[in-house]
Amino acid sequence: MNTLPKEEAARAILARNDRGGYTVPTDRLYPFQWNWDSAFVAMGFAVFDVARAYRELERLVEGQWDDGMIPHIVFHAPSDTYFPGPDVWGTRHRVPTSGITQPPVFGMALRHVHEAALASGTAGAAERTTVLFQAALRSHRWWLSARDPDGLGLVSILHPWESGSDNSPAWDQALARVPTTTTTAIRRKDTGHVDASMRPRDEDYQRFIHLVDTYRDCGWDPARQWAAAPFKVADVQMTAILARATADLIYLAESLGTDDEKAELARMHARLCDGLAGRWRPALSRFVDLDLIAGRDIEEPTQAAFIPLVALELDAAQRDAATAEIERWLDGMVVGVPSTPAFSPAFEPKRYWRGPVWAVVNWLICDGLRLNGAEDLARRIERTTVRAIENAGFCEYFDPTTGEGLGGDTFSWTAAAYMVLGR
Ligand code: 9YW
Repeated sequence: MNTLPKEEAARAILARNDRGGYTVPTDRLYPFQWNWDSAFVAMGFAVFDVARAYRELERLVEGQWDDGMIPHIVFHAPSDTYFPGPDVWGTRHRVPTSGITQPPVFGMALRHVHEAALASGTAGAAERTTVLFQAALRSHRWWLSARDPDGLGLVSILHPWESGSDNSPAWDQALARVPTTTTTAIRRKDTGHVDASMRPRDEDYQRFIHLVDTYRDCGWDPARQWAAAPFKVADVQMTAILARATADLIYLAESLGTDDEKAELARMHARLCDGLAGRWRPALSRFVDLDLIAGRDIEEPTQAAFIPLVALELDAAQRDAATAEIERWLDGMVVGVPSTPAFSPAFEPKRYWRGPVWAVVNWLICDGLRLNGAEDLARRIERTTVRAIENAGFCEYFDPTTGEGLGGDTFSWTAAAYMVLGR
């Protein structure tokens, strides 16, 4: 296996962010275990240490709720460098956790780690995968019952933090309807670590915390939250990741699951793929979210538009249109794919999810492009991503117009992405 120029440095970041079987996204700014970060990190570990990759997923599952939800943060050990901490969430799980979730990359990661275990002859793989498969299945059941109660074939987010793309322009209109009043006192810590101009605005945080207050008042009960939610978006990025993870669980179920589990997963998969396929907009050459409260499409262009490629086989016309649209977003950029394209009025090349490039987003987009036969474009995006990391370091995200590294540095998922995309 070839070694990348900065492979040792990437491994050193994972070692440095290891807190005992789980990995923090980066020191101080994010001092706990984050859900989708850990799934990507597990795939990074699988390159050189499969046992540790399993451990990452096992530690995340320590935070799984009895109803099946895998929370977005597991607070394994105290830290006062992040807001909002466990006291604000007020959940009552055995291990303190947040009360919302994040994109379920877990199932994708589990298949990836399982295959790496088989390829390397790692002992105990079938047993470890089986336990984690059951956890993933429970979480997928939660997704469909808690977040698609009306059977749309699309799962919804009730908080922008759930999407993983906190201040995306996609949420602007829906979030504007959320009041800025909070019962919790807001004590931001993030702007003490990273320049405020690269972070969400104070008003965003007020609305984020208003939502946390609202759902805490619902006792974190899924049905009560669904009824009370002032923010409810059926998200194509989330649905696509769930559909793809479901396909990966179907693959694992072939050797590790029962016939009933296989049939259940196949039904879930068909429902999600149908829902997702209905979100393609030929006039825009991309997929769009649905604001369930306004009953309207969300047409703001963001990276989420192309994530459905990880789950769907597009027909030739759709594929050509989607790849041409991605090319348009890359035009004039040093590194792509921008989280918001430069032609959008909302584009801010340094502000978090409003323009910057995220290595893990490219990971998903390239995976989807490959599944849809667009190998050349996938390789081009991967190469520029790897080059940006080699030039700027393992930063949280990158300015697409300059390649400058931004946000937190020494980021775990950027290190994992480097090792996987560079191969
Ligand atoms: C927050 C850890 C997380 C990521 C999210 C990203 C950011 C901020 O950092 O969230 O306070 O949760 O938006 O995708 O998982 O890297």
